[in-house]
Amino acid sequence: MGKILVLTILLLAAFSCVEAADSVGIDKLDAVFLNFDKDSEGWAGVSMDGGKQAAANLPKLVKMEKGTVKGSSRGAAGGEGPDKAFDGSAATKYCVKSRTMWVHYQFAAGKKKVETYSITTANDAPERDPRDWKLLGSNDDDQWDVLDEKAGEKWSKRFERREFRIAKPGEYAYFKLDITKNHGEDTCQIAELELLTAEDLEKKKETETRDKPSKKTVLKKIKRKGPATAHPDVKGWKPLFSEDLSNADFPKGVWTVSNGEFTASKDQALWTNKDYENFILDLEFKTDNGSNSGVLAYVTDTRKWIPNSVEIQITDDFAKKWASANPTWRCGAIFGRLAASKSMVKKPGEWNRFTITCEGPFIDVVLNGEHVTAMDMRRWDSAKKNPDGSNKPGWLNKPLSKHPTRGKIGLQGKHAGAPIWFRNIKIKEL
Ligand SMILES: [Ca+2]
Repeated sequence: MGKILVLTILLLAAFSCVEAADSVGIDKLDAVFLNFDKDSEGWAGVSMDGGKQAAANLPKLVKMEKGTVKGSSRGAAGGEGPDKAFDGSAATKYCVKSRTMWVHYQFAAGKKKVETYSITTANDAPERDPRDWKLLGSNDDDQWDVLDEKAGEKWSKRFERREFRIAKPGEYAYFKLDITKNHGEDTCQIAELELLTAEDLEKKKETETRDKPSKKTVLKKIKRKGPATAHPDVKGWKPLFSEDLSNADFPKGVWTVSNGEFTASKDQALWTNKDYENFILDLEFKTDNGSNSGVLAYVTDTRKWIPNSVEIQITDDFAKKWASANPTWRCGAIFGRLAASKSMVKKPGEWNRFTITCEGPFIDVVLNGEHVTAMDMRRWDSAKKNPDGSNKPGWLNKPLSKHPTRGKIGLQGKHAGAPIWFRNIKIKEL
């Protein structure tokens, strides 16, 4: 695939320029990543709304067999017509400028006994989700039987797929979903309507079983000293870097310290000279508008650190560009791999506190008083997938389960064009 080739070239370009004076940085990667996967098998951060919306986990849907589609209108915008409710993708939607809508499907093969149907919510605006509806069946496109009726239905998230069983299924050539009320906006939309026969349901079950790991990995229990699940008292802890930076590794002049605040003028990280394993790192950081930085642990190669480290992500979650990004790109996440349970980062200009425990395969993150992330690296044993089934970015293709739990610690520099500041960086080895 052309895109994969382009990605590979950009990756190589980014890595090979790490040491150059005017580094390409990895900003380019962000752009590539946000547009990654339109037609490749990359991460399910499927591009929508011009490539800005990244969805973490799109449900797998059954693409309808041949048929004829009709809808209450053509659709609110180009590419949002009724056919998009039957294309097997949660990333596309049927959207109309109205509080109600209907969509109609005629099977080309004749009558079908639909046992279950599903509705999947679309990418944005919960107010557009269906609230009250009827599913109808007909054999002449004139007389309709009510197969199911719902009122006051609530949805909890975007791209949510819910199945509804038809109590008394019958054979019909035409099916119609008639949405009579939405959740309040003057627009109504769904990402998908699946009409599933017993055969479809059986196939779906088979696929799901096949996609699951064949045997559940039983992980050996490891006795831990940590983790810190709250911010510790750091009295007596050692500074990770001396203020004269004499124990740090970085391109000359890039990192400076003033009033105890560490900052970088370029997208170059600050590295420890020493390797660490089993430690708790406590620090404060401050973002600027759009900051995208990180704390890098278990770094085995400081030149090609992206695939050879664990990155505890720092993001200005308030920035539009990051707010709509994949959750594993937001603050407190293990970048590309595990989202933080909560967005806890403060607004740009305010100091945040991070307590990061790295103990063998366990990574725990406390951000501003909340234990937001807990990872057991042994569960990240696939080159392509995270344990929840979501795809990883292409460049994180080394399974973390095989990554050494010892290495340098780093702070990412001025990345994505926005500065970052650190202070009170202290460490305790366990
Ligand atoms: Ca769709």
